[in-house]
Amino acid sequence: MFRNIPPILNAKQLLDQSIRRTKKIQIHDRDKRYEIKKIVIARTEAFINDLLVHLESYVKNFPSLDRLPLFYQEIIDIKIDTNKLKKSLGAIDWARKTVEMVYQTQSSSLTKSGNVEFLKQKQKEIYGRVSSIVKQVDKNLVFLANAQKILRAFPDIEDVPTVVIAGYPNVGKSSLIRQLSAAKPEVAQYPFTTKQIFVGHMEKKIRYEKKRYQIIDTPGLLDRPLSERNNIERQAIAALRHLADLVVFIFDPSETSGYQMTEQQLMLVNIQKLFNDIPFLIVENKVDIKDTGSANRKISCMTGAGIEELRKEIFSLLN
Ligand SMILES: Nc1nc2c(ncn2[C@@H]2O[C@H](COP(=O)(O)OP(=O)(O)O)[C@@H](O)[C@H]2O)c(=O)[nH]1
Ligand SMILES: [Mg+2]
Repeated sequence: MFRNIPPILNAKQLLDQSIRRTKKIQIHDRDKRYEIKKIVIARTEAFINDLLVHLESYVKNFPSLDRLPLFYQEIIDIKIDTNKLKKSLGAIDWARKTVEMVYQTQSSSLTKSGNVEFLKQKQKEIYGRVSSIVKQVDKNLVFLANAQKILRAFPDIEDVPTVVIAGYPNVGKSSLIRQLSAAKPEVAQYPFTTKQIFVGHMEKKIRYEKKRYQIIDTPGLLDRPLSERNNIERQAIAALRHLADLVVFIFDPSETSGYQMTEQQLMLVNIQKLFNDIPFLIVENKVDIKDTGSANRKISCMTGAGIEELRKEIFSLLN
């Protein structure tokens, strides 16, 4: 969703590029003096326009922060600093308006004069003033370019109903995501630390409309006791909370995962506290090895037992 932000240049790159483009402009007139005047005016105008178009596109094409899903707002705040980002966007918008104003007040003296020396002097003056305005926001342009680089690496998580999977390692989270997904789950680098995010998509046809759901596995985040998590990971979990419409917690009663049921139950209690406003669906996996006879839903990602029933229950809980 952040892939189509145009590349953001720093002040020098932007000014150089705009000047280079104006050099191509040629106009011919039998009256040499008139020709020079026309060229000076056309090049100055092109220079300003090119700058204005770019400065405007940087601000306009940047995703509107307040309208992004809360998940992204939160991770942007951690990774980039929302306040600084807003200030940079504001500064660049200021530069655009100021460049425009300077040109508006100066351009009439270009059109009025017939004196070649005066024209060239005036053009230099405009270039100088405009360049210094753009250079004033250089650090903001650099900040924005860096923010853009970070945003581009964000996982592409859709704004559709979302299931988050939790449970100890080796209980079958990855296996379940594969069972439930229409295609192979996509892997993206989690923007914090080195963690990855796995996103699988499910589709359901309701009359003629296809509805999309996504299922997310975050190894390293919702598969370890809370006490082992650092600050960034806690923030990452807070961001995940915005995303989750349902948590599927997986138990492995066979304990072949290496974790005893008492440990697994403790983790469930802790994660329920963390996601206290979100419904939970508790599932026991590996029923092919061990069936506890409890009231929880039972599945086997190995044999496929219970998977379709689980899928139906997920869809109904998400609607
Ligand atoms: N017998 C059995 N093994 C399973 C089942 N589901 C997963 N496994 C195995 O358990 C191991 C861990 O599964 P995985 O999906 O990677 O767990 P994750 O760490 O929670 O993502 C793998 O060797 C799987 O083949 C199941 O329903 N029955
Ligand atoms: Mg896994």
